Amino acid sequence: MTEARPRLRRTVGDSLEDFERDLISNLYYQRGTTIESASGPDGYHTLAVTVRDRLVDRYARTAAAHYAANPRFVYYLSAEYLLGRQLRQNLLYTDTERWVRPIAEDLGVSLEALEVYDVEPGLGNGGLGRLAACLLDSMATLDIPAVGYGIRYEFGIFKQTFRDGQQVERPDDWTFYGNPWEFPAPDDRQLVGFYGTTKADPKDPTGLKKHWVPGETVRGEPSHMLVPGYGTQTVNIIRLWQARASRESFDLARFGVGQYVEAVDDIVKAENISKVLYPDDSTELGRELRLKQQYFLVACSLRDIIRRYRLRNSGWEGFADKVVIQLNDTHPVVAVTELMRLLVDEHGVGWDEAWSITRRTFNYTCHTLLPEALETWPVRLLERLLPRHMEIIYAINHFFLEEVRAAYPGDEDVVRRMSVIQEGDERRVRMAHLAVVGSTAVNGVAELHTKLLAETTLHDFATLWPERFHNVTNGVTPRRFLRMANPRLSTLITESLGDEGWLTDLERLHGLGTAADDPAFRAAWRDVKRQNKVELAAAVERSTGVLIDPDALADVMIKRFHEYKRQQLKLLHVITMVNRIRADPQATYVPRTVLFGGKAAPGYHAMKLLIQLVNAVADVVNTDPVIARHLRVVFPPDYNVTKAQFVIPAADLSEQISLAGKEASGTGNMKLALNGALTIGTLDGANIEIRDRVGADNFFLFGMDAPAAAALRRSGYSPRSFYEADFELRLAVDTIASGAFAKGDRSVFAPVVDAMLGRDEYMALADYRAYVDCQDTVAEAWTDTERWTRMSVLNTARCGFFSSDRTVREYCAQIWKVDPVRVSP
Ligand code: B1H
Repeated sequence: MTEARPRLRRTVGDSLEDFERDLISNLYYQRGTTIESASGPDGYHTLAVTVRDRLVDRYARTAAAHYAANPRFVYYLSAEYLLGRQLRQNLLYTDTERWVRPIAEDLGVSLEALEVYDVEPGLGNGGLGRLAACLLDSMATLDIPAVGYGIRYEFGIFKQTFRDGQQVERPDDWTFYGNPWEFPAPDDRQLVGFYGTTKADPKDPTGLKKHWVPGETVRGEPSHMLVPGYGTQTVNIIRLWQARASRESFDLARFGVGQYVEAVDDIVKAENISKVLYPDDSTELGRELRLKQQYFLVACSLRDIIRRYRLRNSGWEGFADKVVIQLNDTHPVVAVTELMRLLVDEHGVGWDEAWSITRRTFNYTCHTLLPEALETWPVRLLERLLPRHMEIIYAINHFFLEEVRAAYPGDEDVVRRMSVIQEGDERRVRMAHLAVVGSTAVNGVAELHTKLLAETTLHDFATLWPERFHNVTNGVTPRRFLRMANPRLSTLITESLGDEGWLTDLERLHGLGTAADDPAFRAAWRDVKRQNKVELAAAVERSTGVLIDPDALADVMIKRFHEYKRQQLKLLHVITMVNRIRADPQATYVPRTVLFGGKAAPGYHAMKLLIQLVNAVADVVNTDPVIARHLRVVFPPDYNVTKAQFVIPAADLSEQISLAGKEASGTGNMKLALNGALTIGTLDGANIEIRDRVGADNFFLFGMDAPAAAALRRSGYSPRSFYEADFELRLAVDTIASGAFAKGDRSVFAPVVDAMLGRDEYMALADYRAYVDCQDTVAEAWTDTERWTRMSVLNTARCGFFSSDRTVREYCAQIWKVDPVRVSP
């Protein structure tokens, strides 16, 4: 296939000398400056592009190999990506860190000092966005031909700061210094329509083909970020779309009569589409601009996918053999209707054939069970914003309900339940239903989640189409979350196992199982953890001013603030510890540092108040000389991927305490266990699978399981009865109510108390006793250092399953049916 291969010229060399020469040349010609006068950002950018250049070569060869092989491609559609910092990753993946260190040293700068300018692209909220990044990392590592599609938000997830303990959000201007990691691809821009009207096609007897005349058009401009595989030549890309006004948007007539601001109205409106990421995690908020974002992503990406398909293929019969699209939750689900529209209206494919192609192309991953997270959009909004798509939804639903009626003759109740349209005062489109109807495979993200999906949320669909339902348990990339985040532990693991093969075959960690019984190995293991904690302590002191003891048990709860995750339960435990110390200051206590990290959605008032309470409790604890001797509470602001990489390696105890049946999977639980933290957790999400693997003896289990929680709710849950029956619980709640954390003002945190005693939606009070008792078991276990270390080693040794490489292999085998394409050096 040499004739299909673009003319490639390797321009970067493979030696230290080449690297050094390129650095100096890039500084001079790219930044227009010299070593003597270079600033920090100059240094960072120069290093970044020099490392990047080493990936471009691989990317060009990957593109050529893909072109030659014309393989089936995975297209991952996601509204969110949390990629984390890029520099360290790309140094590791190009194996150039060993050169950079001495060069930097020579120049009197440190890599750490330059890294300050490595701003992570915060294009996501939490686990869902980070999962997208981990899966893409693993796809590249496994040589899977794949492209990720997303939105290039100008402002990512807000930066969290605290003022008087309250969360204050600041804009995340992540491209302020420029982003050296992306390549604009202006030639592949796309036009996207909104609003307008539809016209029947007079030549179409079925009435299913129409013509849409949009009332507004916007340009989508792509750029891409490189996604290198580890230990392979493959470099895939994530293509990110940014909205730009189409050229006609500048209103010259208005400008000519002096209405300078009004003249750019349409430009502003168009560019608002990709302006900012919606900071809502696991809650639905139906805003028109959000739907516009979703359609913008989908319309640009599908046209790009078709363009790519047509580079090597013609006709539509083969489309679904070459293209598999994974929908990351319901956010990109309008894609089902957009592909139908493109095929039927624009390419003249008959409805039935178009539907068969569409259904074979899409698959859908569901990430939640929370009813409030299940996206629905008002029919009226869709009719206005995407009139043609609404018609297509009606048609899809019509044919689908015929199928339902044929399967359940006379059962109009099942028809109502399954319909894509939810009837009521305001008719709405159920995006999850549309996703299931339009997909070949539907998957949940952990075993329990998949089971509950099939039993509850999507029960009718799982009954009608059992073959569509799959489980693919989430995973995390061991490169970023073990090798990069925890270099010390990685070195120890490599020494013990003999080589670095575990980095791409994580089940090899099992080999550490025997080392767990070796006292010298355990001492080395403890030493690594301690050094990580010393480093974390320094970082925490810098960001919070609070000193923490590296020898204290590091108890961490890092995740978005949400009632179902139950930070309030953790807080009740902290307050209980405070009350115990106050009651008996002379007793011995296991010293603990409780570290919180996480953001609350700006409109989620209950959780913002809880953040304020965490900070208020931290203040009281850390400034009380008696309490602070045994306990510290810290809450470094602005938890993100970068901070996760600092905190996770230093953690001893991982808090995974959601109400059973609510956390779809969790992925922080996996990262922490992999780094040797022991989990205290409920039987929820992937906790169950972690416990199955590490062993019940190496996991602190407490609380109701999902059936017990459901039963308690059915029987009429009364938080007050738990409050009244448990002295320590009552005291903890009363301590909050007393105003002890608000300088005596009882009103400040009254809503927290009311929520607990009123509805306690996620039954924290019901699990309180089991949780606190389990924490006593944890403290007891901590005092047996050797046993604790052994448990810690076994957690790491047995968590190999949670590599996202395994997750991707499962997607490939069960859902994608794609084969790797090797890229030669
Ligand atoms: C998860 C979301 C989510 N589930 C709506 N759902 C969003 C929903 O902006 N929105 O509107 C954003 C995010 N995120 C998480 O996905 C689950 O809660 C975790 O349990 C899971 O581990 C993660 C990855 O599957």
